[in-house]
This record gives sequence, C-alpha cells and structure tokens, in this order.
Amino acid sequence: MAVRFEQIQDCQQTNARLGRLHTPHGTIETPIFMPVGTLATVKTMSPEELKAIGSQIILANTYHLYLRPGHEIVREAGGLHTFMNWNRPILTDSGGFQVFSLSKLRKITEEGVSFRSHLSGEPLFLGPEQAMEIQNALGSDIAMAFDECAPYPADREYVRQSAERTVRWLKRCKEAHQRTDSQALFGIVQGGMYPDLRVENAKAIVDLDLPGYAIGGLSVGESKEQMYEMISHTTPYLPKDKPRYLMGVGSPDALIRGVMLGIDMFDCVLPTRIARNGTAMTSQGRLVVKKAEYARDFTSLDPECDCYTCTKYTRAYIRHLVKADETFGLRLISYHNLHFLLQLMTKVREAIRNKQLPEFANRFLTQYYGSDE
Ligand code: PRF
Ligand code: ZN
Repeated sequence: MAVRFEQIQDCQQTNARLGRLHTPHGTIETPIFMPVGTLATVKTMSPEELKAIGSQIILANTYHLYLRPGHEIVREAGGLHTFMNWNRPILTDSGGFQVFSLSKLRKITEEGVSFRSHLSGEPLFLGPEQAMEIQNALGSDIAMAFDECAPYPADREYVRQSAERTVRWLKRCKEAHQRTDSQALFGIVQGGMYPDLRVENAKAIVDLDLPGYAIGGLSVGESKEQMYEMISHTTPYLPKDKPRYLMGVGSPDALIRGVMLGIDMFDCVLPTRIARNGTAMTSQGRLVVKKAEYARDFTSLDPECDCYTCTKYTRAYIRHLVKADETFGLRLISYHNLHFLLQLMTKVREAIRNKQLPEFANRFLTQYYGSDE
C-alpha cells in the first residue's frame, strides 16, 4: 500500500478528524490544504519558499503537464519530484476536470474524452488508461481517478449517466494502475446536486476498496449551503479509516466547514489566483491592496500575520508594486496568502487536538466575515 491513513483523534462535537497520511515522500498531518502547482510550479513560489511556509504536499495537473512539456519529458527527468526539485509528497489531478473546463470541442464517449488542446488546437484524447499512464510517468504519490465533473446546473438523467460512467472509468483506472506500491489511486465521488445519486455513487466507488476517496463535482456554481449539504450526504458512506479529499475548495469558511463535516484534504487556486490580481486574505477578511486608501498605509497586509511579507513589507509598497505590474508584488501576496491558509489549517488541527474546534471556528469566522455566516 503506497499510502496509509492513521487516525489520531476524533472531534467529539463535530465530524472533524486529526490524522496522518503516510506517503512515499513523507508524512502529512491532516486536515491539510494543498497549494496548487498546475504546471509543476506553484505560481511565483520556489520550493524553498513553499517549505518555509509549511507546505506539506502540493498538487499538479495531468492535463497541463500532458500538453506541456509532455509526460515523457517528466519521466525522462526522473519524475515530477526531481523535475521540479520538490521532495515532499505530490498529488496529481487526473485531467478529468481540466479537460472539461479548458479544452475546446470536447466529446465524451464511453471510451474517454476527445478534445482539442487549448494551446495548439491539436486533437487529443484522454481516457482512464491515458490518465493513469501519464500519472505513472509523473510519479506522483497520489493519483486521482479519471472522472467527469458534471456541469452545474445539469438535469438528473445526465448526472446519473455521467456518475455511472465515472464508476466504470474508475474500474478501468484501477486495472490500468501500475506501481501500486509507490502511488496510491484515489476514487472520486460525483452525483451533482442530487443527494440520492451522491449516495449511490459513493457506495459504488467505495466498493472498489481504494486507499482514499475524493468528493468531486462541487464548488461549480452552487451555493455554499448546497455544497455543505452534498458533503453531508456523502461522508457517511466513506470509510472512516481512509482519507477524504474535497476537490477545488479553498475559501477559509469552506475549509473550516469542510473539516467539521469530516474532510481531511483540500486544494484550490484561490490563494494564488487572487494574489495575482492584488487581493490578500487577512484575519479581517479580504484586502484589495490596489485601493487608493492604502497608498500611504505603512502597516503590513495582515496585522496578525508573522510571515516574510508581513514582517518586511507595507501595504503602500505592495500596492505600488502591484499597480506598476512588478512581479515581486504578486510574489509577496502569493507568499502571504498561502501562509495564511496553511496557518489556518495548523490552527484547525490544534483546535481539534485541544477539543475546541467549534469555538475556534466561531471566533475565526466572526473575525473574517464580521459574522458567523
Ligand atoms: N474532479 C477532478 N478534479 C476536480 C474536480 C472534480 O470534480 C473539482 C470540482 N470542483 C475540482 N477539481 N478530477
Ligand atoms: Zn503575512
């Protein structure tokens, strides 16, 4: 078994769990947030910087690395860890989501997805076997199953057929999966916004007995309440002794609510994406540093933060850099935002350990949003 989940402690008041995920490249403390390094780089951040802020694991994308530079080049380099100089765990997403959101003229069949590259227009094909072969070449610690994330909204019949096909694709992924001793395959539960389809899909996926399970198809335009409801309908059917990963979710409130619903792993482009348009996540909520009101503000982005950015640079300086399109400004905010989310997860783990998660959640959310909601 390539990865093993060790449950350390259960929260008595919520469904949160404290755990450790042992992987070939080291152990991860859960619940955890995974910075996104789509193209084998977490945008603007060096691996040394990622380590300095406590990143335990990062995510990379099959779809993007397949198109550029091509998985054979990464294989020749000795795998993703060597290629990008990151010796801690890596999870790769399967491409089953990006191919739908990025590529042109895609066509789904039982076999897989035919599409045109969003870069060159070249006709390409991805299916379960290809997704596993590419992830095998990338050499990630955790490979995700090839799935379809149904659009939102979508009618029930479409979602039912799509979710059932995702189960058949998962069976093919499992069969095609090589090197099961050095790479774990996680299944992905789909089922759109239909509770009964979620339950049915979760049961079918769990039947395949995998080392971990993800909840996909959420954060696609539905309300937060609807998302939490879907999570609540799914987690009771996921085994307690395996890690649970909520895909593509990373706003502070959703991380906290997700943890309280029993989620162990999260990833999202949010902290790095909003950084690149000049927005910081702070203990008081989002701060749009470009605003004129910060021109002469010589305080730090977040008065409660002790990261490199916040100990050395002011809002006025970072605002100037961002307005002048200087890349250093985007680096400084990316560094802070990732530090902020990783710190948040450290505090969440501490709160579970100290049996104070609900109190911590209320306090944090009140400060971040100015109310409990
Ligand atoms: N499937 C995969 N990756 C994903 C998702 C999914 O459903 C999501 C859903 N928001 C994000 N990333 N494979
Ligand atoms: Zn900071």
